[in-house]
Amino acid sequence: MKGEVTLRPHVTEADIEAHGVDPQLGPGFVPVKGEPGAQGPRGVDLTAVRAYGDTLDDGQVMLSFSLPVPFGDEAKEAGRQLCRQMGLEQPAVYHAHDLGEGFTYLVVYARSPYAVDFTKISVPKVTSHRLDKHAVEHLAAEHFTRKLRVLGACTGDDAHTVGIDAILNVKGYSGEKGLEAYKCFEVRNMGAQVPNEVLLREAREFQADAILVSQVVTQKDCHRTNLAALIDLAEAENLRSGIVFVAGGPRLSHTIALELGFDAGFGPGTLPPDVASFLIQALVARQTAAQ
Ligand code: B12
Repeated sequence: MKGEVTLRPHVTEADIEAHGVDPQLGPGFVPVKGEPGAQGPRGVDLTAVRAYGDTLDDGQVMLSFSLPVPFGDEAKEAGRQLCRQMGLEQPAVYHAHDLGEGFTYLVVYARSPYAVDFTKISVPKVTSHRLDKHAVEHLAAEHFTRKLRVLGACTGDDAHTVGIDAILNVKGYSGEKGLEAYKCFEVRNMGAQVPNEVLLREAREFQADAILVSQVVTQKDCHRTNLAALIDLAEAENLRSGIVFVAGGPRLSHTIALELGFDAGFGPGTLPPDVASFLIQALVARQTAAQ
């Protein structure tokens, strides 16, 4: 176990003996005690965290990108120069590939001199408690005498329905049944490429309690544009305040969803109970606030 990672000089073998090995952090790492954030490998200054490759604080990063220039030594040099302009030091091209038609793909290793203060980082998170299906049903039965109507769609030009289906369809995802399997929800899944106007028309007709939107394609930030436009339209049609709006997709997060005017956002690896838990707690909170 000893010697598997490079430790800071002031972390001694005696420290490791004294603190033991933290199974969460892996062999050779010991927990940080009494330092801001109180997490991370011992010896890391959490106020100045740097990328690392071989040894802590070496600043090593790897990035890949394509250039619209023909494959060759000039393309590699162009890649190195771009990296220096990005503030990266000692750029080394580890891989270059001819993409054809005058394009080149590069993988570059370089050193970044920058650090972040991890102790000052705060990221908004969905605050609902994770409940299992039984607990969601129980909470719904305590507060509502009707089914809660959930409308889902993959909107705009986006045809990637696997994500929204994973959350909504009975079959569900990764062993967890989707919202259709919950007695407390009535689910309508409109499928792919639904225009915002059509989604809101359906929401009105369905008297939706919640709208779930999936956005997978992010080219030219179309997901942001499309999601923001939905909220604008909902506000213009006086539908925003009465409906819980949730966005999801592989490049979405709670932070981005809040920025775009949604109530919550879910990213990669989301399971149906995560969403069911949020929905039931949000709807109970709204009901309580209205009483
Ligand atoms: C399958 C697939 C397709 C299928 C889609 C079939 C279908 N019915 O969905 C087809 C072949 C049609 C397709 C087409 C295209 N695709 Co495609 N596709 C994929 C692929 C391989 C898998 C996507 C997937 O199913 N993931 C599995 C699901 C379960 O994961 P997920 O979507 O992330 O969903 C989870 C979470 O994000 C979250 N979630 C998702 N939505 C929601 C919604 C809510 C409300 C909530 C709460 C949670 C939630 O929960 C889910 C479960 O955890 C990805 C690459 C990849 N490996 O991811 C490319 C990918 C998404 N496709 C891509 C592209 C570019 C395209 C095309 C433009 C290609 C082309 N030039 O024609 C077209 C676009 C068509 C269109 N108009 O949208 C790019 C997108 C790049 C980008 N960032 O914009 C990707 C990333 C491939 C790549 N590396 O370039 N594609």
